[in-house]
Amino acid sequence: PKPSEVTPVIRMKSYACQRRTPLKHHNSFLTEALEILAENAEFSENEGRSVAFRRSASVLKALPHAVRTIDELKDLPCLGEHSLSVIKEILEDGTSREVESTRQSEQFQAMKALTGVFGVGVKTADRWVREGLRSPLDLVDTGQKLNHAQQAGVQYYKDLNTPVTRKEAMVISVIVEKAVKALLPEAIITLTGGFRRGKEVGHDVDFLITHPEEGAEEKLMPKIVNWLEDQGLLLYQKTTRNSYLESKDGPARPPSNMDRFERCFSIFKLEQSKIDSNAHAEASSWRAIRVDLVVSPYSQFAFATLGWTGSKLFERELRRWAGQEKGMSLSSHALYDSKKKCYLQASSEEEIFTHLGLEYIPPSERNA
Ligand code: 8DG
Ligand code: MN
Ligand code: MN
Repeated sequence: PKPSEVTPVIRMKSYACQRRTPLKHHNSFLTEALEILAENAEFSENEGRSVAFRRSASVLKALPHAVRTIDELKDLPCLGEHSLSVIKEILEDGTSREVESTRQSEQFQAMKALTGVFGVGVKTADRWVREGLRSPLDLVDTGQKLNHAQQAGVQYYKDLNTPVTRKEAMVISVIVEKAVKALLPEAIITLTGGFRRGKEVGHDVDFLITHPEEGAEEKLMPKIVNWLEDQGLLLYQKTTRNSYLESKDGPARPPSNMDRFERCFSIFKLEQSKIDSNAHAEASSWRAIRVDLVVSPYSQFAFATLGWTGSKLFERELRRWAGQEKGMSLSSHALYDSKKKCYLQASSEEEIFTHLGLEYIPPSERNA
């Protein structure tokens, strides 16, 4: 055939951080199914299996068209036997028995409901499910001992499981800007997470805060929290030193600024009248919204921006690329070159991609 008649071969790179993954793609009917299986694997703490399903789904998200036959997938990376058989069944029958039975299963639904409570992880939810509990109401009815986060999680369950709109995220942004600027006028506030990637809704709103003068950001977080609390804007907050650091992701950053990086998990009280001016007087006039605040020193700002923009799989793949292909260790604080035995500085996300030998992928195409 003439070259113009040949079906273009799609050369898909195998790491998600080497690909452009838009928010809207052509294979949701397949990726949603694979992500149910990934979620179910997470519920049974089978990380390897979960990541395998997420990688498969991610490859389909990067395709420029809807998959119609299984043959179209034969040259694509990351598609394991199990994922392929699920995809094949959906293409042929419209649904996958495994996915549907997972979706319907009492175990899956209970885990979904209980891990949907803010402050409840897989381990705790699993213990409760084994004790016969199925929903947040069961936690209250059986008088389960709950920590402060979980108490707030149960109390605001409905609100926190109502997707946050972009409009609401913008109202929260204005509040956070106002709080931070009142305390440190030259501070820089960036919206990160899903909203930075262009999502229209999210489960929370994520912010990263820094200051161009290194050190000026120290002790800022407690001040922000106090300011917000004084205004009656917080329903819950827990400020921690960055615990991610102590995780097993390898050398994180120079130990000198070890305790400068702080984060705050919070629940904001958002006045609805600010959004819905037609709200009836008798209607609830506020709603609870999860907000994550992170403060980073300026020297780490690029790494923090990259690390907090997501998606989770994109981040995971960046770190895997750094480690496996480059002999480097990437975190939200720094990039360490294990061969040269030194940290590589960067003042922008672009520079980090360059250090990693990757083409720059903008946030809107990190929806892996
Ligand atoms: P969503 O809220 O709309 O559901 O999506 P998202 O914004 O992509 O998810 P997220 O759960 O809010 O996470 C945003 C980014 O933050 C994501 O890339 C992962 C990253 N992240 C955490 N926890 C931690 C942590 O402890 N340390 C670091 N460095 N990053 C983290 O979620
Ligand atoms: Mn988020
Ligand atoms: Mn978050």
